[in-house]
Amino acid sequence: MTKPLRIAMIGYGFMGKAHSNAYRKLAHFFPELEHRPELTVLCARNREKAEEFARTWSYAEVETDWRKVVERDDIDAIDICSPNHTHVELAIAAAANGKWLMCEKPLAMNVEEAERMTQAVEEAGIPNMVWFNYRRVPAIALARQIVDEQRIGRPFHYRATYLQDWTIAEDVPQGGAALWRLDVDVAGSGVTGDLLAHSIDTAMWLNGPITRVVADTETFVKERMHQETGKMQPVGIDDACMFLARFANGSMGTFESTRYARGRKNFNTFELNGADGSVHFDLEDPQYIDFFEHTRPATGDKVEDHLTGWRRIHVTNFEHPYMDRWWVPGCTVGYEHTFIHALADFLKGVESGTPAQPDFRNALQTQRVCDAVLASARSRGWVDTGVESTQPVAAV
Ligand code: SOE
Repeated sequence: MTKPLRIAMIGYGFMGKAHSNAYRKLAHFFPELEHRPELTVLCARNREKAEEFARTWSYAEVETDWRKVVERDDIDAIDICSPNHTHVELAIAAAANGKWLMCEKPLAMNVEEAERMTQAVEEAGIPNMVWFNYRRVPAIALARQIVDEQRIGRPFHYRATYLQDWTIAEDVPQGGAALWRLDVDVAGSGVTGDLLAHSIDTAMWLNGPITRVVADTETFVKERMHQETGKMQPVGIDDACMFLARFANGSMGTFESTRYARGRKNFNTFELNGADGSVHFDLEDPQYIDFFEHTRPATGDKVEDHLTGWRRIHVTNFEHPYMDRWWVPGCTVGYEHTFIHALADFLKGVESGTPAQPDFRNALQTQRVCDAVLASARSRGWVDTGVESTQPVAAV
């Protein structure tokens, strides 16, 4: 028996496309799921653009007022793909109307908003998730499996970078349409909320809670023309951010993110080093996970020899995470599949009664780290994150 899941999507940008594609593909590749997404309403302020998007993705209707959408009886779930400053009000209203919630990252502009959103979904008892899609890259999910299998041993170091280069030109305006990520009043922060939130989510998923941080940020271009006012205005976002972190498990972390790394388009990497092994991932080479295994001697004999080295695993076999859903071994999947996996895990969680992660409460922990990073950059000192160490970071 299948059930329709009638979706209203708020927003139609880059993420609107990625999510719409996931709704369209889900049933073909995860046919065992009971819920069948139906693209019922596309909601955005600009009717003309919304209609164009709705036609392309076959949404049944277009609406320009999100308040009407969250109150409709023929909608089961709201997908928030609109800019960050809209998340809080939308999510709280949708929860009050009993709608399921799927929200783009970062969950909110700050911890205070994220707490209110978490409280709203928990009080309403509705299924909720945040689209931290990189957990659903098969190679990253395999890294998690390697950690769970205790192949890393005692963790010592975690190292993450997330680099892009699309804001280097001084004449890139801020604000409006695709450029709201540069407007602090709309985005909340710069690379910290946009890129490091991904790195932090992956890091805490693989290596547990981050307890304290010390950070520095820079805004290289101090003024940009604002598209909505046509005037030069101060830039309030962090263009670059670096921070040191301590994890609850005793390991040390370094995180670096910028939109000023010429040549780096979406360079998202991490490495985890432990006593028994290491894993390394690079999103520009997303089919691979690199694994170094320091084999323990049974007899006290030598541990490493002339053939010891890093292993490059092509994550395309049926036994790799998610890969039994796709093609034959050796054939690859890409960025868009991570959203299909996230959606499938979310629905599987609802149907099995074991909610998938990250839900709002889990994403609130990432928000805590982001806020602590920004606070540390202001105060120039270590800041405790207040991340709940009981949070089940391990749950998939
Ligand atoms: C920023 O350029 C961005 O689009 C992020 O907002 C996304 O979350 C990331 O996946 C790709 O880069």
